Amino acid sequence: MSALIDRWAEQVRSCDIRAVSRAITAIENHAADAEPLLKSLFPHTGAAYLSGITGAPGTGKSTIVDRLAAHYRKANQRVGVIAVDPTSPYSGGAILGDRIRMQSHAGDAGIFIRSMATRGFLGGLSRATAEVALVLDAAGKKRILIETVGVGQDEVDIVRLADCVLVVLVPGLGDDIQSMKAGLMEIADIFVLNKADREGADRLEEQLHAMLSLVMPRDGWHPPVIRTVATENLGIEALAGAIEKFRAHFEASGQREKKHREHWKNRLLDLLEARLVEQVLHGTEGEKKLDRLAAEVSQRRKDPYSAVSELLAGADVLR
Ligand SMILES: Nc1nc2c(ncn2[C@@H]2O[C@H](COP(=O)(O)OP(=O)(O)OP(=O)(O)O)[C@@H](O)[C@H]2O)c(=O)[nH]1
Ligand SMILES: [Mg+2]
Repeated sequence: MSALIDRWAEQVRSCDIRAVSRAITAIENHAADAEPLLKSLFPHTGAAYLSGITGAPGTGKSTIVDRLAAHYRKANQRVGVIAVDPTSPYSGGAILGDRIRMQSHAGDAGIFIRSMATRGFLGGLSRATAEVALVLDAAGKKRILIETVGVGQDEVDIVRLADCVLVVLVPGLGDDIQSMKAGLMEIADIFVLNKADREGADRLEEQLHAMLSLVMPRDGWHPPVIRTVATENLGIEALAGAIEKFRAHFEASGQREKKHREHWKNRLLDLLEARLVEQVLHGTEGEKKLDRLAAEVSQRRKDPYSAVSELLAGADVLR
C-alpha cells in the first residue's frame, strides 16, 4: 500500500494528469487512500499562490479566471483552476463550462482545470477544495485560481483558503453593493468591476469608493477597484498587477505568515472534529444510534447532554 502511495505521489509531483485526476477523485469520494496520499504530498506543498474569485452568478468570474490563466501561461507559470459550485448538486453544468474552457487552453499541459459540485463531499466542500488545492500545489502549479459563486457561508469558507480574494461586481444589477453579502465585502482584497463596457460602470465605481472610504484599511491595505472587460481581455494586466502588489504587501508585513497560521488552526480544528465524529459514529450502527437518540431527544424522553455522553461512552475515541 505505502509503496503504491509513494509512486502515486511521485506521479502527482511530476504532474501526471491521470495521477492528479485520480487524486482529486479520491478526495471527492473520501476514499481511504486520499489521506495517506495527502500526507505524502504535504511536504512538497506551500509554493503555490492561491487566488479566490467570487461574486454573484453571471458576473464573469469564469471569463476572468480564463484570462488570468492565459496571462500566467504567457509568463510560463503553471496554472491550476478549481471551479466550485456549491449551489449545484451535480457538476454537469460546471463540466460543460470546463469543456468550453478546455478548448481555449487545448493542448496546454501547463494548465489543469477541474470543477467540483456539492455532491458527495462528506467532509465538506471547503475541505475538499483545500485538499484539491494541495494536490495541485504538489503538482507544481504555482498559480491556483479558485472560482466560486458567491452566495453563502460555503463560499466564504472557500475563498478564505485563498491568499488573495477577488470579489467581482458588475454594473446594472440594481443596488449592487447593498445587496452584496456583507461577509463578502469584508473579505475582498481586490474588487473587480467587470463588464465595465456596460452602462453604470462609473456610478458603481463611485459607490464602491464611497463605501471603501468608510472602511478601515485592513493591515494597511486599501482594496483597489480594478475595471475589466474580461471578454475583451481589458484590464487583466492591471488585475494581475494588483494581485502581485497585494502579495508583496502581505509578504512584507508578515501578515501572510499570520494568516496561514490562523488558516491551519482552523483546518486542524475541522480535521479533529471530523475525526472525532467518524470515530464516535463509525459504521451504520453509529448512524442508527444517532438517529435513535435524536428521536428520543425530540420526544423529550432524553436530554441532549446525556445523549452525547452516551455516544461518547460507546466509542473508543482515544486513538
Ligand atoms: N459585456 C460583457 N460581458 C461579459 C464580460 N465578462 C463576461 N461577460 C459575459 O457574461 C456572461 C457570464 O460570464 P461567465 O464568465 O460565465 O460568468 P460567471 O460569473 O463565471 O458565471 P457563473 O459561473 O454561472 O456564476 C458570459 O456570456 C460572458 O461572455 C464583460 O466584461 N463584458
Ligand atoms: Mg463560472
